[in-house]
Amino acid sequence: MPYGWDADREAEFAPCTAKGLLPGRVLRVDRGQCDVITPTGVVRADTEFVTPRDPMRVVCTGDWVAVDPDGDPRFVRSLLPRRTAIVRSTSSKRSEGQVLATNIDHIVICVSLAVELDLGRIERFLALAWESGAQPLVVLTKADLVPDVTGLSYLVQDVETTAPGVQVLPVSSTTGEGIEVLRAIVADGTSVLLGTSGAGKSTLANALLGEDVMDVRATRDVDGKGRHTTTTRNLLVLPGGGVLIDTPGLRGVGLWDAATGVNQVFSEIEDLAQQCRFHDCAHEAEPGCAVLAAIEDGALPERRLESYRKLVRENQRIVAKTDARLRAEIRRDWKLKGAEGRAAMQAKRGRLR
Ligand SMILES: Nc1nc2c(ncn2[C@@H]2O[C@H](COP(=O)(O)OP(=O)(O)OP(=O)(O)O)[C@@H](O)[C@H]2O)c(=O)[nH]1
Ligand SMILES: [Mg+2]
Ligand SMILES: [Zn+2]
Repeated sequence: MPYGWDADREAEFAPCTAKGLLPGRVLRVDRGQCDVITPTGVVRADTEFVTPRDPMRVVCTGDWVAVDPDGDPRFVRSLLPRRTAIVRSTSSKRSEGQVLATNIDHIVICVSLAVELDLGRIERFLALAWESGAQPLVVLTKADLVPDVTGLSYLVQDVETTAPGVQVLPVSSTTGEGIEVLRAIVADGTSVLLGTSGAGKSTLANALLGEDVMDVRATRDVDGKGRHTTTTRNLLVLPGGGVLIDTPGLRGVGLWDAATGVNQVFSEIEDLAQQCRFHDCAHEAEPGCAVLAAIEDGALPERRLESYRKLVRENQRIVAKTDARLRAEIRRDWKLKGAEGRAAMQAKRGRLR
């Protein structure tokens, strides 16, 4: 299957094979049902299974699942472990996590150049992306609307300073600029397009597909608060290899237990903090503070520090509101990075001994 099935999946699925179930990847979910691509074709199945009331266990686009081929009604019988998961907090007061997409390798954050850059929003998307375990990349869409090359390079630089460790690529679905570079990146593994409504995600999906599969409509208002053209998350196979998920525009990107992601977005501040005189420096007025010194000499924009503080505080509030047991469970299941980190630590300790 061109969907990313591999030997590890095969092993994970073995108990399900024994039960006569079919493996498949979820192409889309709507109204409690999902389309699952299996070796025998697309199967429609009910999503409710195991613990249907747990929002984190709800079947999501990108999931690998087991379906019963002959069931009536057919339903998803098992969910294979998620290697990565993009989780945001819902706007509800209870602050639950909502899984946007799973088993993703590249997160393509789409930012429209038709409107003024909102660096704070990019940082939010990046925190969410890093936390998922996948590699983010920022695509600046509609580059054809920035006529002046110098102007464009400044915009790219602005985003680059906001996104350490992240590739920033201007693209245009109209002129084709940057599309080949992006196609090469997404040819490997599963990629998801994330961004606000009207950012040009579906237009980009069509450009990468080489045909008009996703609906595109002119946006009525520029800030994305209007109607959404894409309403479900759709998994598509790219002709040049790779799997792409187009998603509906996100209005808000509330963080959900994303401390690691936040630290990664602001890695240059974390690096500077290592050089502060005091171990527990709050970078407020302490003597020998390397972060404040960097702001003083212009190396670090003050906006970055403020944004960092804001996201750290917001994340702490969310964490305080959510169920610790649930978070621990998710850590155990999905936080691959954590597991790898622990393995590296153990290896290090082994070496020291
Ligand atoms: N000039 C220009 N316009 C573009 C480009 N890409 C997309 N657009 C326009 O932007 C509008 C929105 O594009 P969509 O692809 O529907 O945006 P989307 O991000 O999928 O929006 P939602 O599905 O609502 O989340 C459409 O009018 C597109 O024609 C581009 O590269 N250049
Ligand atoms: Mg769309
Ligand atoms: Zn400091």
